[in-house]
Amino acid sequence: MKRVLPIQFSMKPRVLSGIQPTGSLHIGNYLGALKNWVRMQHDYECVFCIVDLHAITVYQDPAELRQKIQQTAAIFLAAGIDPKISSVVVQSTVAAHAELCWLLTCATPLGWLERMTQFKDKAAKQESIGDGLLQYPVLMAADILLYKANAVPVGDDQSQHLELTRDIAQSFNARYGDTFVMPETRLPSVGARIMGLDDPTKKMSKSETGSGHAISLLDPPSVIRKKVMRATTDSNPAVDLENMGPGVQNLLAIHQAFTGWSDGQMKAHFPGMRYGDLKKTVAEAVVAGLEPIQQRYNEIAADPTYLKQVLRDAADRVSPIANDTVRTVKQRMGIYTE
Ligand code: AQP
Repeated sequence: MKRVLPIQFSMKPRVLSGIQPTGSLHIGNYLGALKNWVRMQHDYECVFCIVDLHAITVYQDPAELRQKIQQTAAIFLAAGIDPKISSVVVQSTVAAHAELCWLLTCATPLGWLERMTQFKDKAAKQESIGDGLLQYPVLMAADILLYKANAVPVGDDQSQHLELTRDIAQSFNARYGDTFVMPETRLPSVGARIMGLDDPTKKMSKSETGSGHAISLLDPPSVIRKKVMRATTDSNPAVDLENMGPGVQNLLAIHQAFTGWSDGQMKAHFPGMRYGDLKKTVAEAVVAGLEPIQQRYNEIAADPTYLKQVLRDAADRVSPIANDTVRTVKQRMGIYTE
């Protein structure tokens, strides 16, 4: 079979980011991460991961997880990630991710991990938690540092983990000598934190189960319209930019992120608009934004051999870089590398 692309890594600055295959990707994942990735792939050498090792930090049904890994990879491509210029990698297929995670775990103070708000939030929701949940940000640091990524495009919820990555890299460099590049956090200007439609005080999340909470990237137009029409607003009848609740702010942010309208266009269009019309306008912007993604997704999903080849080629392409970093780290730490 014809290989998808054996591109060489160049001297461009590098980007690393990932999404967990823990459910259906939603518009928060798209606006906070994926959309930005698509734009950045032309200026950076990009590695985009389906982070299945992160996903298992909380229990996943094995059959469902297998299916979600493929679905997530197909969505990356459908959203516009071009496998000819970017590497789409399933994290577990490059063993160096787990190996570097262990090496960094041994160099990370426990107190740093116990302070992470995502750990505290997720731990509070589980009856019992595995050690992996605490190590989640160390694995994320390993993903990033493995490829010496210069920039990491994420939503706002991951900012604290990025700071921790820099702390880990800095303390490793101080103890063992210059090894890791300091990665920068890249947040989108609009859409860095999309909130749940049913409860705009909570971030939109894959693992929230309420049917009116998130808009999945694969929701049909009728479902999107229904979800937006039911979104929580506030007690005002119409948009007042000086006095609006988080639900209305969220709807406006979703509209602006999908349409790319400037602040000026938003200010000219929305004040005084009744909430029913606001919701219709937002729903149509989401439907129009997702339509081409859904079309491409259906084409990609119909050809699993192509997808498999894309993932295999990407793993082959990035493995030498990852293995090289692990070897250097082992040498610095005094681990046997002969
Ligand atoms: N609501 C959001 N708004 C903006 N960006 C978001 N991201 C997630 N939710 C929002 C960004 O999407 C990327 C991938 O996230 P992830 O799958 O690795 O984990 P997460 O941040 O924990 O996302 P979810 O959807 O909430 O998943 P679950 O429920 O499984 O924990 C990240 O860049 C994230 O910032």
